Amino acid sequence: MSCKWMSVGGLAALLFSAVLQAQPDQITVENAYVRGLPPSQRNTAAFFSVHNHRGQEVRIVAGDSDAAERLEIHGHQHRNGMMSMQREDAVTAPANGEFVFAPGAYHLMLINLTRPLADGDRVKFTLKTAEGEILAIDAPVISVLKPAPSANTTSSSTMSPTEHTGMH
Ligand SMILES: [Cu+2]
Repeated sequence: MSCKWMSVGGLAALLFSAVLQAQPDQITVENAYVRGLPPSQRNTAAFFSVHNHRGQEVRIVAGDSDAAERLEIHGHQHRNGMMSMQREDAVTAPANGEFVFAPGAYHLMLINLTRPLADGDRVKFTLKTAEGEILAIDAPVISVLKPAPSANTTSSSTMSPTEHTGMH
């Protein structure tokens, strides 16, 4: 009998730790992919949409990845007819809404890649909420030679990732 109790306790402990490691409740990241560029490129970008099913807005900041030295959230600005990127400390996913990272708009820069990323590889990275919750994402690498996945986004820009990295 005591053995049975032990195993139930062990199971409860396992379940408890699984809950602690789970993603923040009601925030999901969908349609994530990382652009695969020629090996000469040291930086690339990740695109995805953050869905916030909470009744409050959530601030999202860049996390980490073992595939890059650091991650930065970038936005685009049109200034005097020129497109430029600027770093953003955080973006806000509205209550019961989403925030989309899409080509020509917001993107997560992977800076100083630690290894070449080939089409079909997987890249793990994290995002954090301003409260310190961690979102773990496992995204496929999709070569820049292939069309961007048609996510349910409405990006109005046609700027290609190749032009984008050329601006760094
Ligand atoms: Cu950028």
